[in-house]
Amino acid sequence: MAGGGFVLPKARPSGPPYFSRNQIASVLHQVAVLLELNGANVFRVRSYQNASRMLGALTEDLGELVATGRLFDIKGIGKGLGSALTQAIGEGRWPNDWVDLHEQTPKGLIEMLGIPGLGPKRIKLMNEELGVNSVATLKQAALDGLIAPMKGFGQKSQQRMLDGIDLLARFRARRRLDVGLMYGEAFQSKIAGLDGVIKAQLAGSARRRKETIGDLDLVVAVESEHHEAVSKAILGLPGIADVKGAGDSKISIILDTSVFEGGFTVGHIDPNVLDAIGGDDYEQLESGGTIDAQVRLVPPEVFPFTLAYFTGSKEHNIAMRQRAIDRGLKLNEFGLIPDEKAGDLKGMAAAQFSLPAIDENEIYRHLDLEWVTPELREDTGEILAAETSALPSLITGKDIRGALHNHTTLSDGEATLEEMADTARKMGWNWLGIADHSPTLKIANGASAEDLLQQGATIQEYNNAWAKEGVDFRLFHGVESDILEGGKLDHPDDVLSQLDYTVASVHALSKWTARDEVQNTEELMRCLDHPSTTVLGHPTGRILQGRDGYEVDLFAVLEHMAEHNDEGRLKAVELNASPYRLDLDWRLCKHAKGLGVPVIINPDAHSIRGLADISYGVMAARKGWIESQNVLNSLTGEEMSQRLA
Ligand code: DGT
Ligand code: CA
Ligand code: CA
Ligand code: ZN
Repeated sequence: MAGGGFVLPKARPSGPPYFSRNQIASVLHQVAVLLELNGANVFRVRSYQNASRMLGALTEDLGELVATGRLFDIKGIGKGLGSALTQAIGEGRWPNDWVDLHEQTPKGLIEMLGIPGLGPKRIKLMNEELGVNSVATLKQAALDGLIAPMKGFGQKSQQRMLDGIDLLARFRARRRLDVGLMYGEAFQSKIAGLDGVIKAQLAGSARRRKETIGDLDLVVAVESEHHEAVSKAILGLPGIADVKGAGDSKISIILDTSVFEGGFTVGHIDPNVLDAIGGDDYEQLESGGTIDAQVRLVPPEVFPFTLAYFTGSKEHNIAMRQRAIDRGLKLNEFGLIPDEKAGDLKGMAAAQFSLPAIDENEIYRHLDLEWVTPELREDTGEILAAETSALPSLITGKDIRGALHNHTTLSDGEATLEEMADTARKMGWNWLGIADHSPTLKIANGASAEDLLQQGATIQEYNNAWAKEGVDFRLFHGVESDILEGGKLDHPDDVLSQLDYTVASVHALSKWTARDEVQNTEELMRCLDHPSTTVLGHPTGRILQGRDGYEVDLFAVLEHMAEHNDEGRLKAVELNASPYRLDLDWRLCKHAKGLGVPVIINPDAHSIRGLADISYGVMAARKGWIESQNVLNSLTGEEMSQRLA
């Protein structure tokens, strides 16, 4: 896992149980990995792995299993492991040998585990044979060509290691937006519930809805006389795996999954979306690992300034500060202070002379600006727009009436056509597009032409029935076609022409990463020239925190698409809403908008729950300056039907 990585969580004060099921499962996994790094017996390693998996999937209450001693009855939990867990859960103390493993395993070896595709076994081997003991020494060994000759490694795996090191350096310690928001909102609501807290709010990149989050920044309004008590109370909250630094006004910590204990509501997903997918037990989704958080306590009159400062971005702050300077003012996290009053005073001492602001809105107003929504605070033109009443009226979840790229059990989806349609209706959508995978994509159970057309007939029946009943809901029938050699689509033209639309996307990524930008760009353009291609799906193929996309000149591709649209042929670019992708990147959305290329925000849902990902797509679209009229999602069923005709 990324983030703080290999730490043993602290026991929560309110135990027993002193640790949650998730914590126990991830510690067991960690111990297995550390054992393997230390060359432990393979059966021992496996017993920890199995126990981790078993307890992770357990539905019964772990605390109760320990209290009643039934833990020992579980197959695979031997006497040793059972006693260790009983001690941890019942007394809040980790076994000494686990603590030793965590403390004594060289940090460099643990660091190497972060390299994608590199596991403990190979690390151990390279450590023994080459003395490699850190990412840096591994890199040198690979550059010197020492890895390739080792038995079972070879040239290819040497290169993969170098690529992996490169990825690690760039991705280190960041987490995806959805994960960051889950942790951030859970912790925010815990802090907000403490005595003496007037307000607690998430700031930083999470508030700006960046696609990945480095660390969480929280700003808390507390009267000065309560700072010490609130600071103490925060440190006593569940979810804190480690404290890096703590004072009365600034706390630096590492959060882990126990922050989700006691449940929480997911504020960042539209409530109707959440209801439709059946509730908010989201913490089950991706709750491994840790994330760093910084909490600042300030008196309420300073809160808006601190919130604005720690929301950033740094670039936005710098531009704002310059604007203040131009007006004889000093802007910082404590206030907006007239030069002549501040003198040599600094920090909170100078803040008493600040112009007043009851909210962020007033700070912007002091600087002759409209309030800028956090997503736009990247210094990419928002300040000029705020000065000239030219800020975009950004899309919201309420503008969404449907989406085109979704899967069913016909290919690799978990939900049936009926279940998907039903959920979309409950979400308040007017239409839903179904685009299952095409035959070439065997791992995704790509559907044959025959099955595809059969699905179309079923969809037609439903549409007829709804029309007859006067239900304002319809399905559109498409396919997600792989883009094959030469930019070809994966079905014959006479099949494609029977569909409402085609989402063309790249899946065989290795072929595309092996080619250069010019070739890839040409192939995409050729595919877009096919009369059936309606949507360019996840345009770069990137997986956030996982892999880069293939090289492609998306500016050129978008311009090519603009020409088609100008001539009346609909070519829309997907903003894949999966938080793993968020592809088209928000930085390019503004460009698509400027060119008049329609954007379609697609959840690429493979389940009912997957439809909720639309929320992340809306966040990314907002960050990319997208308004409701720039997307196809805001069209009514009738309008959509005409656009696809
Ligand atoms: P992250 O954590 O890497 O995802 O990104 P941020 O934007 O959350 O950055 P972070 O946590 O380092 O700092 C939070 C905000 O604090 C940042 O967006 C702007 C503000 N800030 C931090 N350092 C500076 C600085 O040196 N100058 C200015 N003007 N602002 C800063
Ligand atoms: Ca941050
Ligand atoms: Ca920070
Ligand atoms: Zn898909």
